[in-house]
Amino acid sequence: MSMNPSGYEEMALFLIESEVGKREVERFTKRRPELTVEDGYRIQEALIARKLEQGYRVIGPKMGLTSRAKMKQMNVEAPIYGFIFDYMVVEGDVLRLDELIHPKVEAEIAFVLAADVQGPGVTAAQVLAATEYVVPALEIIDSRYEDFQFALPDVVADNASSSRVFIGSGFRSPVGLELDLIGVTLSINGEWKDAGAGAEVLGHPAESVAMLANMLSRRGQSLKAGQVILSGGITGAHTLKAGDTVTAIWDRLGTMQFRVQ
Ligand code: 0L1
Ligand code: MG
Repeated sequence: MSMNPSGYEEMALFLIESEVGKREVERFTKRRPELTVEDGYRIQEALIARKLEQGYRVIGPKMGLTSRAKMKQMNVEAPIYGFIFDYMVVEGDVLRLDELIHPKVEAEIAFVLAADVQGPGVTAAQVLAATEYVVPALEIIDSRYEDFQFALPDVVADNASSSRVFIGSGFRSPVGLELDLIGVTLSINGEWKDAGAGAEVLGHPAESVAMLANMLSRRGQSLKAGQVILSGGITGAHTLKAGDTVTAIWDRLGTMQFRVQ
């Protein structure tokens, strides 16, 4: 479909209003099934531009839909990306439910690069060579769409459901760490919910970051030194409710915990 730029802008504003007003909205593809993934990225770009105009800062891009299970569920063959902003990083150990719509948590490994990485043709080995630190993270995704239901163009437009993130304190050099074998368990209120290893993320989290660099290059963008880059969910995404305590125990990367209130 070919839409004029003000159409993308209008849809981006609709999503921003949903986020700010904490009100779920009807997914675009319900009324406009002709929307493409390309349209989704054009809407996302308008949304990012508007947030930058509002004074927010991107802390880094993220990969989404990186696990085979999620790709199968969405009937897609490729992951998607979005951007994490400064206001999304939670300081402390409390997630405020009154700021969100219907959040879910997933465990991820984040990368901090020492040097810019520019695609195309980036490999996982190049990503690892450019990585200063890896750090565990708990991403909070919060689709702006009713019942967390969407098609691929919708979720791309919605900045890949980006909402909040807890960044752990276990910053480690990736040298000597087999990131594909690093495991994590996720519990809520002491009850085991999920577990996985880095290999859940496209075989190796660095593969995911390499793919991200290559996807961004198609739109003239690159990964930047110092950004915090979320490589994709190792665990599934789990719904949160008030009073929950979430605990992630990582192999070699420490323990993370937060409360929902
Ligand atoms: O970070 C993610 O994997 C989320 C991607 C969007 C799909 C979803 O909201 O489940
Ligand atoms: Mg994620």
